[in-house]
Amino acid sequence: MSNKNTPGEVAATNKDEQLDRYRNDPTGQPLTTNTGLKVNDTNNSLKAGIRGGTLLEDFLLREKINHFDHERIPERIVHARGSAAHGYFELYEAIPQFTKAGIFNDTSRKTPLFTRFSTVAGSKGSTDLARDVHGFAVKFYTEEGIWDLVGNNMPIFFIQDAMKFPDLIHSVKPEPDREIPQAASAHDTFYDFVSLTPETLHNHIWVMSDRGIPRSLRMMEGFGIHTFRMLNDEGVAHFVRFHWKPLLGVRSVTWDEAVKISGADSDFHRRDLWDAIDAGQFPEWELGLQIIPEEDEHKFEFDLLDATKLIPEEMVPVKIVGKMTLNRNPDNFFAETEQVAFLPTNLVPGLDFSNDPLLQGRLFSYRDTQLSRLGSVNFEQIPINRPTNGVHNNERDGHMQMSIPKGNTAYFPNSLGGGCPYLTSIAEGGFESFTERVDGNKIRARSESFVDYYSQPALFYRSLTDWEKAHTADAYTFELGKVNYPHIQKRMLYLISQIDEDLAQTVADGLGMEVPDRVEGPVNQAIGADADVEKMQPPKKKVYLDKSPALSETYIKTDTIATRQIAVLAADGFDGDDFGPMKEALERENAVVKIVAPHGGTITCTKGHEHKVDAAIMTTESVLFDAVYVPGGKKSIEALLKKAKYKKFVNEAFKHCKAIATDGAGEQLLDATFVADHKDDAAVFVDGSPKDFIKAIAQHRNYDRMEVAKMVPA
Ligand code: HDD
Repeated sequence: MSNKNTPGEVAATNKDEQLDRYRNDPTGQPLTTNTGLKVNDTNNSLKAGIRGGTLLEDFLLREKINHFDHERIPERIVHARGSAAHGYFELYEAIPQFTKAGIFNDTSRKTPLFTRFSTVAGSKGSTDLARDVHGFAVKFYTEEGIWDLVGNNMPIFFIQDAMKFPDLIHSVKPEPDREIPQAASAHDTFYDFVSLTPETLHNHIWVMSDRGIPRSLRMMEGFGIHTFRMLNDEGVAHFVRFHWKPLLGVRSVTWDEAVKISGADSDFHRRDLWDAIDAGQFPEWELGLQIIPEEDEHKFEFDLLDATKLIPEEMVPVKIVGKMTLNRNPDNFFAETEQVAFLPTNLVPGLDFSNDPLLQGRLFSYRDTQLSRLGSVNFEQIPINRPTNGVHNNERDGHMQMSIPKGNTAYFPNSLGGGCPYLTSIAEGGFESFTERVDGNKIRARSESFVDYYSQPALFYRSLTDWEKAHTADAYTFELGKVNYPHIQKRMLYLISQIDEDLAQTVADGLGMEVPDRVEGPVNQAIGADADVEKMQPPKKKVYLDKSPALSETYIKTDTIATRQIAVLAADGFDGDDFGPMKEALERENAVVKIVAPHGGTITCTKGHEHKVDAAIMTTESVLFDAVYVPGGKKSIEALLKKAKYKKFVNEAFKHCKAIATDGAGEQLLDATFVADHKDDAAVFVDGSPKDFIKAIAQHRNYDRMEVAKMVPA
């Protein structure tokens, strides 16, 4: 790679190497002020007399407090709650026929990247387990500059035009009078908006499904959502949609768990991501592309420019082209995860936008928001935001300019500066916008090709398994049950009935209401006062595909139990002969085995070995684990039976359809719980083999137990 940069803007072939220039390690260093003055007392202010007033002269006090007073920046207006990690992208196969982008042409490259996951509605300190869309933003530091793919864990969005974004977000955020509720969509204003804006229904049903409450950030799909363009060397364009497929599969928790995890560990997802990477269990996603030739643009029953529509994989297959691995946690949350700035406008040659009106609005919003969040047009100089290739232009000065641009020309063209920085031709790698012929009136309106709001939510619902459908119906019932206005609930029931009548009936039963067969007033108020409201009413759903199996969580198959958390319920005197082989078998598969004992410190097994306790029972909860194992040992079981929380622990694991195994006397604990009458369950193992237990954990949950599980009083 060329390195024609001025000192201070030196190109880094490697993002880590570049970040290293900015790392500040205090190990073995004296405490200094920001001007490098060594400090001998940072505990006491300078006073007029030992018990006297503090002096204005005390610059040490003033620097310390002054910095502290300004330590916060505005949180992101959306996606404030997030966690991130460093990693890299590797290409499996070059695709020059579609794009000239270097990242898609050179299989020997390991492109560094930084990925941030987030929830949308909650504040920076809100719970990870809110039911929400999850952000999935990837910053690739490519050799040709930064490319940001700023997506979500769902393949569609709530609205079709960026003009509606502030309305959508204002409706879902805490209500402006009382600032309630935090990180929750289950409230009046959100459903007021959704019920008047049926284009939201598709994304909404995804959020109501288990996709809204992932088990782990490592177990979510990611989507670029919009149709983008790829351009090859000859300037030929293809439409493309981007997909991230997690190698750990797509897995979720149940709503009951989500609610309880929020109390037990509101950092559950953040901790999980950090711990997995820390343990060397690097999460991986394959990148897939749905590629559509330009000439096929109008071949579909929906508009490719409509971000509320997905392209079923059965209609356009997802071509897997590479893999992302996240292998390093950030050094500092604020410097990296908080200050990282994603912009959908960050593109590289070989990629371009489409006219999707949602995407077009985003192209303005992100740069704008960074200015209020990070405070200066120089935010791209913050280490995490710097490209790894050099930056040279005539954009000078501004708050916190970190470079020292040389020379007396800050304009183009110039001859005094030798014409530098110079322009690059397209042939040599200069950015090229796709040349598109555009005809038509300048018009503020919505295309009729966007007016189909029920077909795809219906396709999604039809494609779910029975347990996914049941969870989705429960979610609608819960959320609408929190709405205080019957007219809003009725409008929602009517709209849901247009997706699926049985679903609407189940939700109506839960609410104690009837499904209305019509709804008062136009429900499509997002189209403008002068629009022909009758003409723009959504038509009945169409069925162009019976089912899309790829829309179910069960689609990506995986048999790994790596990083799954297994609770071992044990006390002094537990059977070491049971525990040893089980622990070994689980750890061989890279599961995380944790002893949950009546107290902290250590416990001793029948073999006389001391074992470190990972969590005292009062400090943890069943919902934080994926499976439960109870080894035998008479004394141990007697101790467990004395603490009611162990019974609750097992009951909850059963309620949440998790795998449970016992050996020897461990069965007595089951006998004291709801599980006593359900020991024949396919994921309950009494004196079974570790192999079968492992298989059941890999299945994530035994949802065949769902109906029985509802009876558990936990
Ligand atoms: Fe957005 C942040 C994803 C539509 C305006 N958005 C943000 C983040 C993600 C998305 C993942 C967090 C990035 C990070 O981790 O820092 N947004 C999406 C997706 C959309 C979308 C997938 C539709 C397909 N967004 C969207 C629209 C607008 C915005 C239509 C405005 C017109 N989004 C923003 C923003 C944020 C943002 C206000 C807040 C913080 C930031 O940009 O950097 O500009």
